[in-house]
Amino acid sequence: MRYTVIGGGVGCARFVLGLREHVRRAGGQDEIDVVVNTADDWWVSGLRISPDHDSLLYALAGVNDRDRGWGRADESERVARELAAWGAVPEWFTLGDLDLGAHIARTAWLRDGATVSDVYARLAARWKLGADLHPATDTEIDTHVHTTDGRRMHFQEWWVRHRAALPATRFEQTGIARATPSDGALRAIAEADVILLAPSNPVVSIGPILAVPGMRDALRAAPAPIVGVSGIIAGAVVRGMADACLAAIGVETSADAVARRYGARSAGGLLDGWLVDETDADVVGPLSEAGIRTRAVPLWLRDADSSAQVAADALALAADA
Ligand code: GDP
Ligand code: FO1
Ligand code: CA
Repeated sequence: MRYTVIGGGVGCARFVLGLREHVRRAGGQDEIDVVVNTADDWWVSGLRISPDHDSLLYALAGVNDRDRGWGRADESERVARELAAWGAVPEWFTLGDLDLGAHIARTAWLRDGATVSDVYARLAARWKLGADLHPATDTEIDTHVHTTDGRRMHFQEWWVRHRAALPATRFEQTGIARATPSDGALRAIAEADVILLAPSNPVVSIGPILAVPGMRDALRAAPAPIVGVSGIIAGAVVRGMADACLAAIGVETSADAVARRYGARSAGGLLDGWLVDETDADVVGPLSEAGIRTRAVPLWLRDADSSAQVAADALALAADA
């Protein structure tokens, strides 16, 4: 079987680790592809940073900082202090010494003409990830945030410097109109037996992927069932600030509202199935009536066992859908 996950950074990484564990326990014959959000990416001090990709890469390689969810374990920050002292990188953004290795390698390859897909392949070659990562698009589509006081800033400044506390009116992916899905993404979607929307931030992680022209059509045309996993449990995001993003676009922070935003595939949307946490069991009926086959199961991706179980539950729902 071939499973294709659509997702962003930390939440997607936790879910993919669970799916990989499920696959390993089932004998390891199944393949995993991940279509990764590139809209968090940022040029800083001449380096190309790719947070969602790197969160997935480091987590699957087992070298990630598990507490922060981004960057490398056993990190040091000698160069970061110099970069801050030179004013080359804002003091609110830390590039660890090990992390810089990836940014320097990626930037060098891009300067030599490599595509983002080429860069993904070269970085992945170092470790056995158990999954193939594909950028949603090879075109730069960095998210810029428009705030209610009229400012426009890169997503990283809004997310890291301002902790998403500046009320936003719009999330704009610059250049999106001329973007096309990457070949790897289209192949992973077309050839999948099951397509899974990770419990990622629906607005700034999944949203930019779906906004790539042709991506929604590719997903809706795919033979595979599409099952999403809610990143919201009992009306709250499990971590991070997706609620600030949802509020900005006028969507309630609930498992129900996010499912309806993705829409029922039978009604022109994307979802055949939707997994919610047991505490949200009350939305199962209404969403099922709206054409989205919904199940309530434990959705906390705490460790290998619980994450593998969430993956198994998503695949079981796909089999029913
Ligand atoms: P980011 O790009 O690094 O912010 O990561 P993602 O967008 O991929 O995922 C962030 C989302 O994952 C957050 O909105 C969380 O609600 C969700 N999330 C994180 N941990 C869990 C978990 O244990 N269970 C579920 N269901 N969602 C989670
Ligand atoms: N997040 C922070 O809160 N503070 C940082 O200094 C920071 C640095 C950083 C460097 C490289 C990288 O790949 C990610 C980094 N992040 C940092 C996380 C990142 O800003 C966000 O987690 C993602 O963009 C959200 O999807
Ligand atoms: Ca992200």
